[in-house]
Amino acid sequence: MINLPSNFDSFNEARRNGFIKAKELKESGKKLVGVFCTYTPVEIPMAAGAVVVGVCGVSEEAIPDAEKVLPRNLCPLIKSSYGHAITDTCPYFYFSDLLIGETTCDGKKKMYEELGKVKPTHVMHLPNMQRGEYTYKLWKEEMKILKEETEKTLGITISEDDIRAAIKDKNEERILLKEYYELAKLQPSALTGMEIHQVLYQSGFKFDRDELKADLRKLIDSMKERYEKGESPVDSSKPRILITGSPIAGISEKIINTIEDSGASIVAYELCGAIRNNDLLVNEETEDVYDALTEKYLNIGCSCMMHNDNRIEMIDRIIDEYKVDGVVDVTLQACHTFNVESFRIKEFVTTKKDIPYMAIETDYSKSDTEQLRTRFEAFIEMIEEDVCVK
Ligand code: BJ8
Repeated sequence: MINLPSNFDSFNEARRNGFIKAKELKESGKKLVGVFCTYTPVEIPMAAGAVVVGVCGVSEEAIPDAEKVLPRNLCPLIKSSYGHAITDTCPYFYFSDLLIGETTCDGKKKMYEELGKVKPTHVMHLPNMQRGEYTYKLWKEEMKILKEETEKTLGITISEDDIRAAIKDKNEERILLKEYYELAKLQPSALTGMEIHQVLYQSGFKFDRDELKADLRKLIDSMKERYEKGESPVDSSKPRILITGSPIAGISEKIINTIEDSGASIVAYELCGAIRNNDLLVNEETEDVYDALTEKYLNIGCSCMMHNDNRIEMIDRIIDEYKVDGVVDVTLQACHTFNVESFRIKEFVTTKKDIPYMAIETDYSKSDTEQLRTRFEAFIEMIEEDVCVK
């Protein structure tokens, strides 16, 4: 029996406790800003002194209500987010003073139009490509517009020094999260896939910034200590898996537990909320804070971008650095961009990296858990045979 560090549970419970905390924060006069996407330059609302919280829906409960307005054949993340918003079942949404969205996928764009009817919603015009001077200029301009919109909605003035301080604060968090999840580079990994996921996801619901960073420091040290004592929770013979694709917070148990119960070790997530948004820091040396933010937030490798080379480069690096034996590409149902891009990912993984790849498409229901288990078991067996042949 492997002992978990004493403060691990505080991450486990952060989202649940956050409901009460969000209410307390509001009562103390704090502003709350809800965000949906990794492209959001969170440093701007942070610079306004606001608490920034992710409001993407992760449960299927509110989907039937959402389907009264939105089509059934739509990504579950979009339906869940909207459903919770209109049924007042997400306190984070309920307490938000401002919502920030971006023009990423079509479903989200159109859902924001509906959300705007119930909450102040600012949608940033995100370019669909990452190359070129015009693209850069457009996105930089959007940073400035967001700053003005945040000031106007929250009734707060944001200085460049405030943004600089927020950049430093957010970078410190990213550095700690990286140090934590990179413990999975060890062989065997120092963390289970669920331990990586829970800390990354729940960190977003720890609203006291200093407490979050102190807790992360403590957790990293405890995990290192556990490993040094020879108490790795992972067997070194287990195939090492990279998860890539659509966000998995709404299907984490179905994916992570089922893969790990089938005999593999998840060592990395090329996903939003994980390596995709924490890997690259905002450059604190750049003179113009808007340039610094534009540089960082234009280079996120999401499938919404045309010519998404950044994702390929990141997968390439992760496979090498984490010694990945197989890749699982997850697409949420009706997520066309990740679905289409899976062809390119498969080609890259199987031909350039020469390791096994599997793609799955799923939604927030649990009905396909056993079907997925059978497929994961077969995939892991295939990796084991592949490793033996090599
Ligand atoms: S940067 S991954 S958080 S857009 S909502 S695209 S699953 S159909 S969430 Fe995303 Fe930003 Fe990209 Fe990350 Fe598909 Fe669903 Fe759209 Fe989705």
